[in-house]
Amino acid sequence: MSIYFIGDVHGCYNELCKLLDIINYDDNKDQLLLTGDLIFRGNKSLEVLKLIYKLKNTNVVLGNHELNLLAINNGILLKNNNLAVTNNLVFSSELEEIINWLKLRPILIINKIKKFIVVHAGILPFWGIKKIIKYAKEIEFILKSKYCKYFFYFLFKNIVHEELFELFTLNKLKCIKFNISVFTRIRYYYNYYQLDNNYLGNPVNKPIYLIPWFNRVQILNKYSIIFGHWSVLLSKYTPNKIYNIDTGCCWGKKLTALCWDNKKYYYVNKN
Ligand SMILES: [Mn+2]
Repeated sequence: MSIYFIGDVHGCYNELCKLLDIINYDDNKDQLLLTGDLIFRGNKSLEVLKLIYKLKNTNVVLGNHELNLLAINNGILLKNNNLAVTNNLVFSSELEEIINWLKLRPILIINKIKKFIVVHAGILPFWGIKKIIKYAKEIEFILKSKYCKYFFYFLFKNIVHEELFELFTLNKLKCIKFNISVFTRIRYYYNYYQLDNNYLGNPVNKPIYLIPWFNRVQILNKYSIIFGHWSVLLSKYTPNKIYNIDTGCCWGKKLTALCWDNKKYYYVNKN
C-alpha cells in the first residue's frame, strides 16, 4: 500500500488519468489524497469530480474553487471567471449527488501516524497543531450544517443573516472567515498576519515586506505539510518538509503526484 498526493487538477481530466496510470494507482491497495482545486480553468471538471468521487480510498481537501462551486450551487455566486467552463459543470444533471459529497470534504487532512497534513493553500506559521485542527473543524462543521448557505452569504457577500448567531458571535464568524482565507488562499502575509492578495509571484522577486507563509512554520518538528494553490512555486522555494505539488497543469505546465513512501515525484505534461 502506498500513499500518493496529487496537486491541483483544475479540470485537466486527461492528464489526471495519465498520471494515475503512470503511478500504477491501485484503488484496492493505495490511497490518493488531493490538494483541492479539482475543478474550473480546464474544461473537464465534471469528469474529474466523477472520477475522484468513484474511487474508494481517496480524499480531497477543499480549495478556493470548490468553495466557489458550492457558493454558485447555493445561488450566491452567479458565475466563475470562464462562463463556458463553469456552465458545463454547473448545469449538469449529475452535479447534485457530487455536491452532496463535496460539501463533506475536509479543509484539512491530518495523518497522525505518518505525520503529515494536507491543505489547499497553507496555514499561519505560528499556529500549533491543536489550533490548526480546531480551526479546520469549525469550518467543516458549518459547511455540513443547515447554516452553510447563510455562511456563504457572509463569506462572499459580507451579508450577515441572523441565523448565523445561533452558532457563533460576529467576532467568531470573522475569525472563521479569516481562517478559511488562510487554509484556501494564503500565499504571503505582511504586518502581523494580514494576507496579501496582490503578489502571486515566487519569493525570489517578492516585495520586501511580504513573507511567504511557509517560512518559520512551527509544527515542522512534528509534521510535514503538502499543499497546492501556488503554481508558480513549481515545487521549489519551500523549506524541508513542506511540499508544494501544484505545478500549473491548467497553465500549460504539468500535473504532479508525490509518493509519500519514497518521496518520489511523478509528472505528466499538459497535452
Ligand atoms: Mn487555489
